[in-house]
Amino acid sequence: MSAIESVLHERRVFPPSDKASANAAISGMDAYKALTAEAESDYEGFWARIARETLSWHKPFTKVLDESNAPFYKWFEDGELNASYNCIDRHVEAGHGGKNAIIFEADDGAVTNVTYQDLLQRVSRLANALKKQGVKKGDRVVIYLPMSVEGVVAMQACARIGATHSVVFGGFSSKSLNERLVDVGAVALITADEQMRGGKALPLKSIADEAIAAGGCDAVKSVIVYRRTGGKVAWNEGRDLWLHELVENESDQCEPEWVSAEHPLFILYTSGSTGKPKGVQHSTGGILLWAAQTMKWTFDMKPDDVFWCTADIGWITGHSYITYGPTAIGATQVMFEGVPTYPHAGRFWEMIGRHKVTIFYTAPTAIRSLIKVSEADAKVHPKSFDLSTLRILGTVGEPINPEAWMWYYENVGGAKCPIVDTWWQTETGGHMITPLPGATPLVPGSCTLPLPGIMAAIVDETGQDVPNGQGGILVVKRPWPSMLRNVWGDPDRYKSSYFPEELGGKLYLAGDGAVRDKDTGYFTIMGRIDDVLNVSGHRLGTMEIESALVSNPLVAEAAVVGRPDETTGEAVVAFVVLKQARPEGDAGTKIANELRAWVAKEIGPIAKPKDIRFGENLPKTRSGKIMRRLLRSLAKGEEITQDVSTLENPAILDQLGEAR
Ligand code: 7RM
Repeated sequence: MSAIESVLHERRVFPPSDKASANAAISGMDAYKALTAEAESDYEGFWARIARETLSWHKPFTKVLDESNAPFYKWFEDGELNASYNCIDRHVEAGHGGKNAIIFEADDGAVTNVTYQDLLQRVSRLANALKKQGVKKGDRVVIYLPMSVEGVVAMQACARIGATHSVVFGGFSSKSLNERLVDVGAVALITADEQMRGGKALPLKSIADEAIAAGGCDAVKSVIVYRRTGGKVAWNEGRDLWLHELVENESDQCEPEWVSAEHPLFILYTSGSTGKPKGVQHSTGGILLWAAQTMKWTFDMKPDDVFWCTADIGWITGHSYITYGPTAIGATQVMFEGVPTYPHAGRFWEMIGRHKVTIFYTAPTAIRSLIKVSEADAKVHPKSFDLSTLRILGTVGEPINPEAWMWYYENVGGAKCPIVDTWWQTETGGHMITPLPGATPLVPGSCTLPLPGIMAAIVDETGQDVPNGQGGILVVKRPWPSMLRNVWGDPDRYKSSYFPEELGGKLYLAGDGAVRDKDTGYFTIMGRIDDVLNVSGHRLGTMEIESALVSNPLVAEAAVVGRPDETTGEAVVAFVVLKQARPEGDAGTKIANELRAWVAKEIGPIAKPKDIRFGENLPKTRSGKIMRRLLRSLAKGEEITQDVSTLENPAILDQLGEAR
């Protein structure tokens, strides 16, 4: 049975315990229904109320939603605020300056505590330094940093002066970094000498140098370098600046730049089904509101909780649930530099005990890989660690199969912690469909019900609602504050990708397939319906990988598909036609390895094909269309039952079926 089928057959239900409901922000299904009813009866009034209650406005908004230029929606546009003020100053002003904002644990285990007061000073100093470098409101700053307090400080410093940040994940290649620097028109780049992961130092500065040298980055006037390891770096006098030297003499006071709620807070690139990654543009008011509100609703975060989200700040989860969400509500969070398996595979569980984590948020891939190792080695099994402080668990990034859900529930949560399986996307800015820990009866593998105010639905290819029990296309029917505002520099792509005419032009198309349970209406996500793969919770476009492959001088043609994978959810399988004869044996293995390294260099190691198959051709129809459905079957090793009579060259199926 596939993972999806097993969710659809899942009958186990876990109602919230009395303890979980007792003080919860949303304390039961009645409270949930009251909020959804409020949103339905007065949509704008509902959002206005929570925006007033949750955020501190420098200038209150008078208008809630502006739909006059749909689908380019605007929320709270005449209201003014500052993200950094909301995440830091207001807590210090309320007397919480001494509270830990970040408990940072380095790769080697060194722990640093950063209070809200510290954060305020560090952010203000860097904000002043950025201004001195000529960075102005509306300018774009690219951040290419490891998991670090400096990463959060850099993002918040940009927000403080009204600069728009664009964080690039530290695992991306120089080519990917170059494309983003160029596309976003960055005026500054903040990076580090190296990053530490699993005991190894990996270069960042040299990749950044390469990225800039690749051209098109004339707008980048300064490269600010955080000294993480002290490793040797090349230095470009006049352009490169050490972060610590830059901030040394700066004032620790910096008046926040008050911006419209619609001012772009950040641009984050994500893979789509076609072409280059899209610069997903998010607004200040929307992100801040929803990141803060979902910390309260989804995670039921209270002042004494210790929150830990294991995502990287290079992904949307790190933006909304490390940099902005926890700080917006004045919470204490753990931040981790390293990897879950170093120095041993019990690192997560050990850290939960060490820092008394109460709310833990991670990805299904991490859970699945840790199941394997801990079932083989009792020393790293969660049961060997003190996890008694945990009260809520969460997952994000990909579907969680019921087996992994149950293991997480029993072994990590001790069968007492609700699991919030949060469905959302880079584009949605924050949680969309998720259980509420004090209200929703849980079903393993289902993300259950939409949050209040989120009008999620399932439709057919024409945009018509489908009945429960029938699969379809996941859409959102009304705009919501934290939705993306645009694709940077490409409004047509924004419209065609997310509000396609085929669905009537008004529905937000998520790109996932889903089905609702006949009885409960619970949503189950069935995965992407476009050419986007999800490998270990990372989004990759098949086209992106294909372009990377065909840019190799050996390659004539390439097609990439996904294959279900026990650990990573999906794995990348590439079908390749070389310009030379089809290689056999060791020669093939050698070229396959070369191509893997090539893809790592072009995009990043996360995009490396797990499996590469060589053929003299690809299966095509007589009109020349690649038959991807056939390739998906071949990738899975399934027997081909489809009709192949329309194929130009059926014999190549045997060649391509051979795993390498
Ligand atoms: C937050 C994030 C988005 C895609 C999305 C889905 C998949 C995310 C879940 C999920 C099933 C979940 N942003 N996805 N969460 N699938 N259950 N709880 O992951 O932009 O990088 O990816 O991830 O396919 O469209 S993302």
